[in-house]
Order: sequence, then structure tokens, then C-alpha cells
Amino acid sequence: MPITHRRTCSICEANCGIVVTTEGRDIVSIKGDPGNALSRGHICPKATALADLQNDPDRLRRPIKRTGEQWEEIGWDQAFAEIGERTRTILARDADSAAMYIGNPNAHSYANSLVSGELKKALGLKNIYSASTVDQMPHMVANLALFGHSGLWGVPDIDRTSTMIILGGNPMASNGSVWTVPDFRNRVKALQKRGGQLVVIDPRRTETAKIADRHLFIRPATDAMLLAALLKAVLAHPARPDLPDYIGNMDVVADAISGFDSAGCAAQCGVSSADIAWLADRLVQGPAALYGRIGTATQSFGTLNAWLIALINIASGQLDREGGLLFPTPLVDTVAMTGPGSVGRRHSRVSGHPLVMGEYPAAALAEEIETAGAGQIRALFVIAGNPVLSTPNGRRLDTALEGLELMVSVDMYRNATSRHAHYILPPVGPLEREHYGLFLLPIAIRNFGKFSAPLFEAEAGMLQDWQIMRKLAEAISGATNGRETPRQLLDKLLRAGPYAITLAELEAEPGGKDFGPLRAGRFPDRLQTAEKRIDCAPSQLVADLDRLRTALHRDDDDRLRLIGRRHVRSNNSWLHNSPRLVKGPQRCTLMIHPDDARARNLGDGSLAEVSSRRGAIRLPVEVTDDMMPGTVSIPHGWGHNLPGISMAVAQAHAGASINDLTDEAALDPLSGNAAFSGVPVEVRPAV
Ligand SMILES: Nc1nc2c(c(=O)[nH]1)N[C@H]1C(S)=C(S)[C@@H](COP(=O)(O)OP(=O)(O)OC[C@H]3O[C@@H](n4cnc5c(=O)[nH]c(N)nc54)[C@H](O)[C@@H]3O)O[C@H]1N2
Ligand SMILES: Nc1nc2c(c(=O)[nH]1)N[C@H]1C(S)=C(S)[C@@H](COP(=O)(O)OP(=O)(O)OC[C@H]3O[C@@H](n4cnc5c(=O)[nH]c(N)nc54)[C@H](O)[C@@H]3O)O[C@H]1N2
Ligand code: SF4
Ligand SMILES: [Mo]
Repeated sequence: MPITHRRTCSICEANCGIVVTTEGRDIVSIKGDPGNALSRGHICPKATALADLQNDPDRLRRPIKRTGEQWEEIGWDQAFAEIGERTRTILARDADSAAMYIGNPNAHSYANSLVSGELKKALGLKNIYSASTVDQMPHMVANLALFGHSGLWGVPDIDRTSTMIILGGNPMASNGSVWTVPDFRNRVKALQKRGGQLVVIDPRRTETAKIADRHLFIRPATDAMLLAALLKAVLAHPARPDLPDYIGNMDVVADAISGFDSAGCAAQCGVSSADIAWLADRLVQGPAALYGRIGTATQSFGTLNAWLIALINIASGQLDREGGLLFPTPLVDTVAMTGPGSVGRRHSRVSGHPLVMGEYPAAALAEEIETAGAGQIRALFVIAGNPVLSTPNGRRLDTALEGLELMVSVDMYRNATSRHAHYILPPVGPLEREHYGLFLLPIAIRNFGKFSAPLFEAEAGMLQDWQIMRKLAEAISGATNGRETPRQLLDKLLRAGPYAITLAELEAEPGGKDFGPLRAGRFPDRLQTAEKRIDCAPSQLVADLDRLRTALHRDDDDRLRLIGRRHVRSNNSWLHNSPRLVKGPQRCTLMIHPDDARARNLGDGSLAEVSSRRGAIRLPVEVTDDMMPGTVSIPHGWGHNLPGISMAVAQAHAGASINDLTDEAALDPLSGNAAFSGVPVEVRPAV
């Protein structure tokens, strides 16, 4: 007898409602849930891949231990006892020599978020690295500087706006990021139907650009120039609204950017002065929302970009306005639950990078493992991360990991990173654990909550990630940690939240509980700054304008600039073992403009060698005028052809890793975030 279950897809930030039909432990179908008020029936192809993941024969089901090149299955008790003992020995020698790398899927597990602190504490809390510094850290630094909390995000109110401007994001592929906006396509259709416009600014004519009313090309990593000119245009606009009293020092900003020559900025970024004036006009007319995402964050001016984007929204009167930028009222108030974050409390040992929100840059992990001395990392715990493929100059890290005394990966695959581990500890399958979008619902376009119970009972002898982390922490520290389960902790958080709901009440709503669209009027009250004011001109950001002024002179370097991309059938580095997702045309290709291809004797489908100051890779060419001339694009997360990987489907579709080309020395100094966008590369036919 088939049974249907209403659950949530946990793969990406969209948190789509799914209806899963099962017969015993067989998954008959996975469909969108029309009764989910947030996703309204939308799903993408990755949801159906949950079945491939659940049933993947390469997915590890027992802990494995490596001795030299040999792997053997061991029991959980042996694994925890040995890891505990080895870690204690290393920490006894040097209390600062353990580190943790926290990968992206942790953001999609409420239980991991609530329990990972126990492992951090057992390891001494000093050396924390995560995917945040190859992703959104610049936004978080700007959030802290402007709103007083790194986790307080303004959410673009796409459902009521008239102009939605997307800079460096491609929600048609990614389904939105730090913006939980499932069913993006239909939201855009509705926007266009009510006479509004979607505008996309991107070096590639993306899938989102193709459904937009306007697409403007921009040269990679020159966004700060565009944004400086756009802010000037908004500030000079005759119809610009007066700002409310709680917003201060916009005049200081105006003064600081007055020296930027707008025409020069336009020439450098490739967006014309007329288009910048048009954008300013649309913004001031409103309601409008300017949203910048990963393309603007992974730059050496990532934090400056995030700050300028916020200021443009503020100066044009879009803050706290329906159709502009709004603060949600989530069921669990993650802002109240966590500290605001800080910048520069300590500095990294080798290069002196500031500690940002408790983390050092992932780009600096390799040097901290390689460099001898007190505090050298000797034991590394990787929790759901694949930094060999995901962080800049992954090859260097790949080599560095071999030198560790102890490496533990909590992961279900033996992949590019975990093949270096001494122990791999696999969690239960994706449908065998609970889900609540703890950190994603607070950035959603509606006030919405949904709890999903595990669909299947866990296979015998398997543990959830949080149980593995708690047992690791206990094995290392010898102490017994919190006895509360994530469920119990979540129940408390929900009760203490703005709707005072219980977990049982939420669980009784299989489609989730909807509290409606976001409300204006939340801003002053929600601000976490002293006196609930916004200082538009934090000194460290104003000072960074000088770096922009000197750094962004037009160079004569005519090398191609490399950028990344995402595909809707892929997710970072770890969904390439799903047969139903990798089928079809090869996706790890070099996209290049026809003129640039011709100049290099490269035909569509031919093999190119791409090289940077860090390395070289080979991959097939895809000639397309969707690329801005002078710019090439390669997706990240590929390169599954390294020895020791055990993922048969991914190995057959290995691709090459863009992060063999990216540069670990290229960082945004304010956030420590990797600057992936605009890497200078040479491209030639592979011989
Ligand atoms: N050049 C370039 N590099 C990039 C990017 C880019 O745009 N360009 N994007 C960056 C971004 S935004 C991110 S977020 C990072 C991602 O960087 P990472 O988080 O390091 O990498 P992922 O590919 O997400 O790898 C996730 C790992 O977790 C495992 N995993 C998946 N689900 C679970 C689970 O439930 N439990 C456990 N224990 N393991 C699980 C997978 O097998 C995989 O090994 O990559 C970054 N790298
Ligand atoms: N299908 C799928 N969905 C995903 C993921 C995935 O791998 N696959 N990853 C998830 C994760 S971890 C994240 S963080 C989000 C990211 O979500 P998005 O931010 O939407 O990520 P992308 O789709 O890579 O879009 C980034 C865009 O920035 C452009 N770009 C690159 N450099 C520049 C630049 O210098 N300036 C400007 N203006 N644009 C630039 C690229 O051409 C690209 O179109 O997606 C999430 N969702
Ligand atoms: S967009 Fe796709 S991957 Fe993301 S939550 Fe929805 S169904 Fe899952
Ligand atoms: Mo990400």
C-alpha cells in the first residue's frame, strides 16, 4: 500500500514542501506540495534526487578507518574511543592544535546548528573555519556594521515590489540564497503581470537574466564601482525621499563618495551612465529592492559591496517598506538566540587575518596546517564539508591534509576531502532525520514555519550528525554534554519565539504554519544597534573606499576573467553521484564568448586548457554569446577524478575543479572571504 508523507526538501535554502509516496522503504515518487504556503507546489529536479541519495550504494553506512591506503569498517564505539584518545594526546601537547571546518549542509540541519557548539567547545573553540568565508561572510560583516547583528538580514519583498534588481545572483539556478524564495519563477511572472520589472546585472546572460525585463552585463569584480556611482545617482536624485530619524550619517557617506567620478566608474564596470541613471530612477520611484548575492560577495570588495547595496536601498527609501527590504518575524528568533558577532578579536597565526564572527578564512586553512610552530593545526574535524573542491587553491589544501596527525570527516561519501581522513563517520540518510529551517526561515519572504519528522526510521546502527558530534565531543572531553535532544531545544525556542507556539502544534500542521507576508514597521524595533539607530558610515567601511579608489584603476591586462556558475541539477560538490541529476549534457564546461573563442582557435566542444597563477585544468569548451566578452565561466564543485574517491557516478562525470585555479591569497580583507570572481586566466587549446 503506497503511503504519502508531507515533508521538506533539505538540499537548498528554498525549503520546498514535498510530498513523498513510499511503499515500505521504496520511494515511489517525490512531488511538490501545493499545500505549502511558502513553496506553493514548487520543486526543482534536486528534490527527486533525495531518492538517489537515500538509496545510493556509495553512501557510507558504517564508520570507516584508514591506515595508509587501506580502509576498514569499524564499530561506532571503537571509532569514538580511538578518536577521543588520539585527539586528547594531540591537545595535551598543544591545546591550540585542533580545528574544525564546518561545511554548507550544516546550515540546512537545525540539529547540527544546535549541537555543533559542543564539539567546538571540546576542541578548544580556537580554530573554526567554515564555508561562510567562501560564501556570505561579507554580507554578515555589513549586517553587523549597519544593523548591529551579523545575522539580521533585510529580505527583498519580491511579492510586492515594482522593481527587483539582482546583482550577482542567479535564483533560476540556485533557487535563491540568503533569501528563502521558493517558486521564484512564478513570483517573477506575478511581478511582471502587475507591471513591474526584473533587472539582472551579471557578466553572464544567466537563466534569470533570460526571464528578466532587462539584463546588463558587468565586468567581473567591478561591482563596487557600479554601486558607488549608483549611490551617488540616488543621493542626487531630485525625488529622493527624506530618511527617517533613526538613520544617520548618510551625509558623511555622500561626502566620502563625492570624489568618485561617476563616468569613470561606469566605464570601468561596463554599465553605462544612462543605465545607472535609469536604475537610480527605478529605485527612487519604488517600491524597489536591490539584492546582491554571491557574485558580489566573492570579491576583494565583498564587504564594501554589501554595505553599498544596503545604502542604496536605504537612500532610495526602500528600507522597511512593502515591496522594498523588510525584516521577517520568524517563529524562532535566531537573532535573539545568538550573539551579534565580532570582527578582529584575534588574528590568525600565519598571515594575521582577523577573526570574523569567530572564524578564520577557509582560504587560510592550508597554511595553518603547513606552518610549524605553536598552534599549528594537527587535528582537523570536517563536518559536512568538501574544502578540497570548495575553497581557493584546493590543491594546496589537498596536499596539506596529508600532513595532519588526525583527520576526521563526518560525511556520507569518501570524496576529494574525506579520502584524506583517518576516520569517516557517516550520518543517516536524508529522509531519516528531522528538518526545521532554523536559519533559513528567518530570511524567508513570508513568516512561515514547518517541522518535518523523519520519513523513514534510521537503518539499524546508524546515527544522526548531531549524535555523532555529541559523542565525539564526549569522547574528546570526557564530559557528558547537554542531555537535551535538538527536538527539545527547538521546542523551547519555538515557545520563547514571537508566536509562542509549541513543537507539537507546529508538527500538527503537515503543510507548515503560515503567518503571512512580511510586515513593514519592524525596522527600528528590530535593530540590534545601540539606541536602535543605523549609522550609515561605519569608519572601517568609509576607510575601505580609499582602497577602492586606488585599486580599481582600469588595467591594461587583457587576460580573460574567470567567474563561477551554478546549475539547477547540481549542488556544490556533492550531488554528482545521483544518476538522475548528472544525466544529459556535460555541465562542467568552460563558457566563452564566440570572439574570445575564435581568437584562441577554440571550437565548441573542443578541449581547452585554462591556467592561472595557481594551476591549470582541462575541460570542454562551450561557445556562447551569453558570456560577456573577456569573461569565462566554470561551475564549482567538480573534479571527482582524484585517487581514493569512491563515488562511481561522480567519477564517471568527474569534470575539473575551478578551485585548482582560484587564488587563496585573493581575499576581502574585511571579512576574510575568498575572492573567486574575476580570476585572471589564460585559455588555449589543450594539446
Ligand atoms: N570557485 C568557487 N568556489 C566555491 C563557490 C563558488 O561559487 N565558486 N561557492 C562556495 C559556496 S557558496 C559554498 S557554500 C561552498 C561549499 O563548500 P563545502 O560546504 O565545503 O562543500 P559542499 O560541496 O557543500 O560539501 C558538502 C559535504 O557534505 C557532505 N554532506 C552532504 N549532506 C550531508 C549531511 O547531511 N551530513 C553530513 N555529515 N555530510 C553531508 C557531502 O558529501 C560533501 O562532502 O563552496 C564554495 N566554493
Ligand atoms: N542548483 C544549485 N542551487 C544552489 C547551489 C548549487 O550549487 N546548485 N548552491 C547553493 C549555495 S551554497 C549558494 S551560496 C547559493 C548561491 O546562490 P546565487 O548567489 O544565486 O549563486 P549563482 O547561481 O552562482 O549566481 C551567482 C551569479 O553571480 C555572477 N557573477 C560572478 N561574478 C560576478 C561579479 O563579479 N559581479 C556580478 N555582478 N556577478 C557575478 C555569476 O555569473 C552568477 O550568475 O546557491 C545555493 N543553491
Ligand atoms: S529548490 Fe530544489 S533543492 Fe531547493 S529546496 Fe526546493 S526542491 Fe529542494
Ligand atoms: Mo553557499
